[in-house]
Amino acid sequence: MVETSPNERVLLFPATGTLYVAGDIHGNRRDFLEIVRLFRRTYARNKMSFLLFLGDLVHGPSDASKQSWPRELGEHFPDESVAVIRDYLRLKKRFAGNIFSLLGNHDHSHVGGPHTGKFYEDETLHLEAQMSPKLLAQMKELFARLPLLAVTRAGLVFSHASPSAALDGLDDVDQVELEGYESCGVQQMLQSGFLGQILWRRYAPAPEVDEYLAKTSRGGFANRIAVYSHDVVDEGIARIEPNQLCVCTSFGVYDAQKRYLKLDLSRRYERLDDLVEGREIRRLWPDA
Ligand SMILES: [Mn+2]
Repeated sequence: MVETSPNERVLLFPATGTLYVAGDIHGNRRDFLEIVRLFRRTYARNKMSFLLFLGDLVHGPSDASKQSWPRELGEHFPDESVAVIRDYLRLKKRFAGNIFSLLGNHDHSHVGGPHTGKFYEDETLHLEAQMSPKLLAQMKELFARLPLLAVTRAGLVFSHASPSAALDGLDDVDQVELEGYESCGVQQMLQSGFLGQILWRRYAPAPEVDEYLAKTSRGGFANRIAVYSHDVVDEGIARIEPNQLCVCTSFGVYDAQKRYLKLDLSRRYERLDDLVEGREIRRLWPDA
């Protein structure tokens, strides 16, 4: 089963089973439900099946932005962040040990991070204003406990944004506090150390990623590839040689490009070429 560190900031996946990985959802309920459907189909046959979201479950485009939506941000979609949170909380009860999400910078904005202004002047307040006090409290409780990293024994380590080596090891990750960043700007976050970088970075140089991979390895199982989302890459997947993979499952791309990962946790993925299109790298909407 999946182990968590004492403060729950690190997930450790077992060396067996199937792991589905989805990038930023940003309130796109249609894509969210599709990846859940794929996971559940596998789970029905084998309980050692897992689903990991890489953060940014919430915050989507305003209806008014439809006219001026930039082509490079893919399909416009209705922002169903409230329903996605309701669904996630329900699924988390049903599949407590099998469904997980990492913290994204947009999620962080509700529990101590800077409020974000990607779709609205302040979409943090915009979302909170749509929620009942009970649901808002449940969402904050959820976000406050989301992990920052997920480590496998298969050679892969997952984070929301591109990695940071500003840590000594996984114990440091477990000690991270989320609160106190409300008044920070993005540049300050990027310069504030591990938390700001792992939530906001779009790029990390290969030697630093190697350092991060070594520092986050556990139990003799060396990490080889850092997997993240956060950024938008045209083809839905970007191999950043030699040691990073960026995956877009929903936000920022068109249906035909949306990709998710389906991984065999008993395998070793030593290099990017070990992640094969059609096997580990899959299209969310194959008929699009
Ligand atoms: Mn993000």
